[in-house]
Amino acid sequence: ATRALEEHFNRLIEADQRVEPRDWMPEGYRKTLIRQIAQHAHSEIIGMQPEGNWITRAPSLRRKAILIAKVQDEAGHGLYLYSAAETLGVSRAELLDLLHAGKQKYSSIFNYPTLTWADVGAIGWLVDGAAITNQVPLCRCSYGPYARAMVRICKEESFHQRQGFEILYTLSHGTPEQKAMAQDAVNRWYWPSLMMFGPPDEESKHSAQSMAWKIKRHSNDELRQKFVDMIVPQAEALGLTLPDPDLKWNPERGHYDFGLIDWDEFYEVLKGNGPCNRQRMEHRRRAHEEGAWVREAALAYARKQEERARK
Ligand code: FAQ
Repeated sequence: ATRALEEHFNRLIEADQRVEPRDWMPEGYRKTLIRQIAQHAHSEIIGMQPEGNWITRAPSLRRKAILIAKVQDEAGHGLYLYSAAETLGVSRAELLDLLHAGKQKYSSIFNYPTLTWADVGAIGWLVDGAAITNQVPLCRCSYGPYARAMVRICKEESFHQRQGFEILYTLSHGTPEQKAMAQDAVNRWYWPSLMMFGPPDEESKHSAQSMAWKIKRHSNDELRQKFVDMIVPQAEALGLTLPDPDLKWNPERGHYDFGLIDWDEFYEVLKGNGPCNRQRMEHRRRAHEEGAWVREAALAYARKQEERARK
């Protein structure tokens, strides 16, 4: 019987159709999706911290309102993604426990500090830009609930990228000090944003299988190249430079060549040794503990409603 189910699954994938929660799926497929979606959800939630750091110090009421909305969107994306993961038979509470125990990852990018207001611009432009490049193809992921969640998330990320670009544009056309602040932020966020796409293809242990299952549609290096090609002209429009002397248009390839990424730094951050890893995790655990009373109250309320309905 399993053979027939497996054949049905393989045919769905081959025909570019969607796998839905009640469909039979190989255990490896389920595990891979739980890993990737959980990591994605955790990234959104931990990703609220670097920018949240600037909400009280935004330079105007308008900037503050926009930043609050953006950080709230990230919370929404996290909840959306935990719900998508729950369709695979895990609970949000379990996934959060795994994150807090250091057994599941979140994106390396959120372990860098936000030193000035310009960092909020650089995160919007580069980090959300990289996120969109990675996530637009995920709208065609073979797992239905994840693919559908991505559609709305990508629309919101596009707005986030525009707001980051606009912050940097304003700074870069302001005083020389403001322009220098924008350049400094871009210098610090550029390389870590390239690392968001994951290790080079030859070191990416999950890519081949995830691409065969059509969870991933492009390799890490393909998406990284796409991102570089997109942001070079945008940097020119901003009047800012990218901190890579080897960045150069290659007419034969029809792409920009770029310099070597410091993969030692990437693996150190993954091991927990980035500039802010400890701070991010401590803050996350504390927020979870301080929210315990909300979860208890919600549970007590739900139980009461259930009892009343039964009477
Ligand atoms: N950071 O074999 P691969 C956002 C791990 S955007 C940390 O290539 P895979 C929006 C990987 O998990 C950021 N770990 O893995 C936002 C694996 O370890 P494992 C979130 C990384 O899965 C913007 C190992 O390395 N986006 O949050 C990273 O095939 C602004 C080997 O790697 C997503 O999660 C990394 N950068 O490809 C929010 C997108 N890269 O799990 C706030 C969905 C790799 O075996 C503010 N995810 N690793 O222990 C994906 O597309 C994929 O999972 C990749 C990695 C491409 C990230």
